[in-house]
Amino acid sequence: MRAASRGDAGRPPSAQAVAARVVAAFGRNYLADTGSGSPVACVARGKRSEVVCGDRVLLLPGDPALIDSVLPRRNTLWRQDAWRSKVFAANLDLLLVVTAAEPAPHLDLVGRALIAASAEDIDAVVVINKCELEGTAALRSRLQALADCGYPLLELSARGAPARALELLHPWLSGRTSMLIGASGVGKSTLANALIPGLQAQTGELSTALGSGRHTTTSTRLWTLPGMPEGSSLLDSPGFQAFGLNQLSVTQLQHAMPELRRRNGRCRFQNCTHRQEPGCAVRDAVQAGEIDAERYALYLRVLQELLDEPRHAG
Ligand SMILES: Nc1nc2c(ncn2[C@@H]2O[C@H](COP(=O)(O)OP(=O)(O)OP(=O)(O)O)[C@@H](O)[C@H]2O)c(=O)[nH]1
Ligand SMILES: [Mg+2]
Ligand SMILES: [Zn+2]
Repeated sequence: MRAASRGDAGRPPSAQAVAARVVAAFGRNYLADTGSGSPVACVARGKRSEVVCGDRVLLLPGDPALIDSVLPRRNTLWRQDAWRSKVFAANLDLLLVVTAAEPAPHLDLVGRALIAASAEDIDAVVVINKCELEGTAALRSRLQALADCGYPLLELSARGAPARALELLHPWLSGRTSMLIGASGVGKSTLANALIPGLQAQTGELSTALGSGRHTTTSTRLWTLPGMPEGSSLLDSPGFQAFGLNQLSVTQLQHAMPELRRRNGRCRFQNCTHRQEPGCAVRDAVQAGEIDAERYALYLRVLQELLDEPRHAG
């Protein structure tokens, strides 16, 4: 497998070690795909587990098998707030940030997921699911600022037109490891089911009383996409309600937002935080309507959070 031939684990693998990719994580218990049939159960060394879905690992045989080492990650999708940090997955090529007119969309979360992807050089698109719903036109116009930044907006209906959804997403998913992320109830698992015949991932009816989604998916899972080139896989993940970005430095944050990155170096002060400083090209652009006011407000919120709670070591 690709992971074994990379030879970058720092030391030669022991003779019986087998390369595998982690496809599910439950506490310290994992499932890993060795490329030969069904995934094998395995456990990690040590108490504090650092293994996540998408990790490439070397396994020592056993029942359960032992994760001998985790190969260096290409990237890590993670979040960090004042209380904790959480790694969603590793080694991703594409993030599909899913949203829908119902339940009421949280564009703040969409924007934050896009920042996290960009900070790790993960390609990202925005998926507007449930496109047959009346509220879709309004949602589309609220998301226009993201399209203006260069993020593709893909509209589909996972439940209403699954074949069309597959056709639309095929070129994006082909040959890549892609991850579905978004608030609970937007239809990530429904979409995974549409893309992977026979999957039958659990999906949840919206709890209409609250008008909010119900958390149906409880852990991240990586599935191989059938009928696509080798290496095409899809991760489904549980809905999230918060997305701290305190792991970023101010510079990383500014680089992870395309409309700010584009204006890098144009402010009077080199270390401008784009708040109160005179001669700020970003504030000028906001005032001129060239940068979306909502996006600028998101920048200010994230900036304030990471200045209040700078990243912890490790
Ligand atoms: N109208 C409409 N409903 C949809 C569509 N896709 C999914 N749904 C419904 O939305 C609800 C939530 O779908 P899920 O796929 O469970 O959502 P999820 O994003 O996986 O939610 P979590 O696992 O909680 O994060 C279910 O009732 C689905 O039937 C769609 O295209 N149109
Ligand atoms: Mg789900
Ligand atoms: Zn500035």
